[in-house]
Amino acid sequence: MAEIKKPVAKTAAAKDPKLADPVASSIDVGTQEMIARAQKLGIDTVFDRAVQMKPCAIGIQGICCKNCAMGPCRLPLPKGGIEGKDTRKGLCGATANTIAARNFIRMIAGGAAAHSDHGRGVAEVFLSVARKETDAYKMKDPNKLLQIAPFLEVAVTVEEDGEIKDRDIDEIALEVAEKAVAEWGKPHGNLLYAKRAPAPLYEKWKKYGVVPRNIDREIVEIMHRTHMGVDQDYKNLMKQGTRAAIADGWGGSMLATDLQDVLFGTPYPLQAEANLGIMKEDHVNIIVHGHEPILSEMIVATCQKPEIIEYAKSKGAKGIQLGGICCTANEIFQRHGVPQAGTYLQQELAIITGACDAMVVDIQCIFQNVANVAECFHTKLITTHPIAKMEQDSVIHIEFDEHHAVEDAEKIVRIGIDNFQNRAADVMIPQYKASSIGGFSVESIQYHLGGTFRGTYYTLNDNIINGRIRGVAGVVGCNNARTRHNEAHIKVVKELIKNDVIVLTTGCNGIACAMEGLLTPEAAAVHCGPGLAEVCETVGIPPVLHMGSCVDNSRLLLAATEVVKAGGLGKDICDLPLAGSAPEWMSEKAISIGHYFVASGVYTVFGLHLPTSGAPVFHDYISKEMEKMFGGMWDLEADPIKHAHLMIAHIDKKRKELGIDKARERVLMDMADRQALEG
Ligand code: SF4
Ligand code: MSK
Repeated sequence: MAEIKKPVAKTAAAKDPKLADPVASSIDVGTQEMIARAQKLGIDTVFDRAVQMKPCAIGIQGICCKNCAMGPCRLPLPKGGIEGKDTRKGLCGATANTIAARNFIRMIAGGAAAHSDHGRGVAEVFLSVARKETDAYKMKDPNKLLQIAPFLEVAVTVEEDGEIKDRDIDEIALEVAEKAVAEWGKPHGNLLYAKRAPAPLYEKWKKYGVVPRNIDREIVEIMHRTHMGVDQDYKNLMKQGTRAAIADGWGGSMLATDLQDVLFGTPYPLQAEANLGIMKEDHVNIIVHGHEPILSEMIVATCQKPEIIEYAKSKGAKGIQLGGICCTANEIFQRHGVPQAGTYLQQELAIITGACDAMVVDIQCIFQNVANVAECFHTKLITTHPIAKMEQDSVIHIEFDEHHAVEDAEKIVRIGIDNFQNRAADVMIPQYKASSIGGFSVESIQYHLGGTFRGTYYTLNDNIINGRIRGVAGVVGCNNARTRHNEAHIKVVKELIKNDVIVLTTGCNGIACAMEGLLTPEAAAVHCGPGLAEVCETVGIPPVLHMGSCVDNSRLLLAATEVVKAGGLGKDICDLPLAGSAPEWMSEKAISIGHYFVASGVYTVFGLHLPTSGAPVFHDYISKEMEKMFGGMWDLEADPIKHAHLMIAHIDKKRKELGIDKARERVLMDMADRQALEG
């Protein structure tokens, strides 16, 4: 595990107000070193740009409307707040509530579209595989196929001659693929996966009219309703926002996760390392960045081929070092133990090392500026997706297609290998990395924390009921250059585990935790309260369970559903001692995730700010009123320690409602009782 050393000395930033202070920009020493190196080389990074450009004070509050050419209409809150009636309005008369709600649900539409289009891409590849149009991919987890088939109303058995027989697996795969693809645009019925939610939650969705019809329709309807002069009631706008967010979490994202698991394998715990220090000076370094494992799976397989490794050696390298950034990192970490090179805010820095021979990107969270940084080095930047190109001439575009996936992947990897010889002598890889264990799918948690027959979440529930585990937190989401890189992520997570709250993580929070060494069983003894430490030590798991990428937040929904099913903690997700958090969020996807957590009954706290502060009535609606409807609510707290304690207070409130608060007091206050329980 990397030892945190004294931060690097301040650089040019100390003298130049246009440059970021590396130490103030990140808690990670390797990141600080790379920011300083970039500044020394005269290359700007997101950290410097965040110093140079301040956010718009009105936009940040969610009360700027540019939905028609009579605007933009800006509705700042009067100094001293609103007294009496809120008379603010745009040229058309749109109120602050209408504008904030329209902006908010357009963010949901953006996020849901990104996740769901990713899911559609996977479903289409899955269909090609099921039709046997490509042999580049195989279905690695047929058991998962059988497990998800009934949720898509696909029978796994058939009655023949009065006997129940297993159906042909290829037939099931084809039907699952066709049903899955149809979920995006079917003309009738409702989203099939919505019924995977606990029955009381599904009933609430029915009662409030938010059961999604199909995934695309809910997103399109947001764009229609938020067009100038359509829906002008913030409650009705949020109704559609809720329906689209559910279509993301329980639809597009969940289908992406499930179909990826069938194709590429359901994750089980694997060990790796994380941070820029995973790059190797004497190896060809290929960094994959983005989201869809369709591409990265093939790159992983290609880099393992003996003839490709030999080819790298023929060019003078000792081998190939593959590393991931953002959710691609999470995907290949959880299924192959490929190391994570860094989070969202480290994408430019991987190139600043001078050791990145190729950066291969697909979709989402990719800075256009990586092309400019790559131009300052020998790095080849390769875009691969037809919907995600860059205007810079230096960028190579190789369109990746499942029908010739093997050839495309090999072509891409060979570009990286050929480029190894073009490296300049001045390579600087920060020597910081930490060990980590990831791959905690719903199924593998069931195995580790299951009952005697490993069929349920019984042991987890039992430990929550007896108080060793105080509750469960889902801590997820991005980095944001408006706040110190990884600081809030790590402070929130450490405060939670210190207070016996087990953390489920995805996205860039998962990478931040990996970099900090929190994804190891050993972290339990160092950072956890006594109850959680005891459980982690007994079962041999980390206190922070890495559950994957952004679309894998759907695993958190299903894990919560499994906890409900295992019994003893209420009948619905909103009854559980559970809270959600995104301490450093930045993307529209985070808003969609946040809202499907809320609509699924989860108390959800965001860091930084929310684009609702300029419309207090609307903000109250998505917090207090939503809680009355779905049992979950939005909250905001920028201070990471207070943020964690809001979550803990909610967990304690739920423990009290469940009547298990006393159990925890006994457990923590009476050591003899605990020893007796152990016996
Ligand atoms: Fe202004 Fe209304 Fe046009 Fe929005 S829709 S820009 S509030 S006139
Ligand atoms: S990659 S959406 S920065 S978590 Fe999924 Fe990280 Fe946020 Fe992108």
